[in-house]
Amino acid sequence: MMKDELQEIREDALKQIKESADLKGLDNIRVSFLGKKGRMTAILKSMKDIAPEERPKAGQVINETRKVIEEKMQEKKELLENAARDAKLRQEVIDVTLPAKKRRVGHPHPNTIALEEVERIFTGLGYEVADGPEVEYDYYNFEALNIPEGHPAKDEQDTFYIGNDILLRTQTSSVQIHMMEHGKLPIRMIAPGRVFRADEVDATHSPCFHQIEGLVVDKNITMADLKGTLDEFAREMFGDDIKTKFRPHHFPFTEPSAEMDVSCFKCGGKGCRFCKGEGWIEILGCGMVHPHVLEMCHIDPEEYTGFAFGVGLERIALLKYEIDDMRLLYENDERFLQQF
Ligand code: 2NM
Repeated sequence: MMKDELQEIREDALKQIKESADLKGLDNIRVSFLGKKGRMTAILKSMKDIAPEERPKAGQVINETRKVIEEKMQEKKELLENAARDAKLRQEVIDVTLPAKKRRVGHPHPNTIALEEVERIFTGLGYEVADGPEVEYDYYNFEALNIPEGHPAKDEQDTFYIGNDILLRTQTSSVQIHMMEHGKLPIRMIAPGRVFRADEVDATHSPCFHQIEGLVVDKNITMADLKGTLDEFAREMFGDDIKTKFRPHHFPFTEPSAEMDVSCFKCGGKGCRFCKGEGWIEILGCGMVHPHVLEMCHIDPEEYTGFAFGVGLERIALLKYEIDDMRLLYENDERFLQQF
């Protein structure tokens, strides 16, 4: 009788184990057959109702049944665990053949490279680098620079006015005026920065570009200091065998004034397409600071003299890197920028 019941339990257990679809269900089956209140435990407890001589045999059959159920249970458990792990792996699959996200590194702009080179040269000569406001009073941009009323630079056609006497600076000389007004002498400085002019965009013009202006004020500064300094600058910037040439010019804020040419660093001065057959390339404007400019900044021109110069950063960058259209500098096309 017990044998029949055991047989039934065994078949029932194996059927349920076979049909169980997950680990949780399988554990419930284990509890219902092998747990403290399970059917196998109940059978074991009913041993006391059997005749003592039959107990060893019954015990053996019970143990065998329990063993079979445990074995099948373990088998199924491993099966379900493997299936669960496989499913998890499939879900978490990483396609190692996917291209990685590239971390792209930017590139310094040609203007930046050229500016850092100019700054390196002048700081090496003991100059400080200064900056100032891009929005200026008319006084600092024009009047203090000896640019009179009616001068073409002051025309609305050439300058962006914000108010009656407030404008976007057209030069960084305004920074030098602030420095001279401040009163600490001597001065050796460069003022790089953005400047603004009401120009149409073309290959050589932009309404916003960059200038680097330099200023030295001290006792006994002469044209020889100007020439020696700018000659050194040209050779460091464009090469050791570069020659310089100073042509007389006019600026309201310097007297005398000059423009400096460098011998063409492509053909060495013989004349080529790069220098348009001239052998010389115009680089910057310069001069001895006008006594009236010094006076307006409360510097005594009898005691102090100075020289100043202004150079277009874009002009330097275009020349140095042989770029033939200024607009390329403002497009931020990485294919262009990566070349320098
Ligand atoms: C230039 C050419 C010549 C210049 C003059 C001054 C100042 F403030 F001292 F008067 N700063 N920069 C100067 C002189 C600028 O640019 C072509």
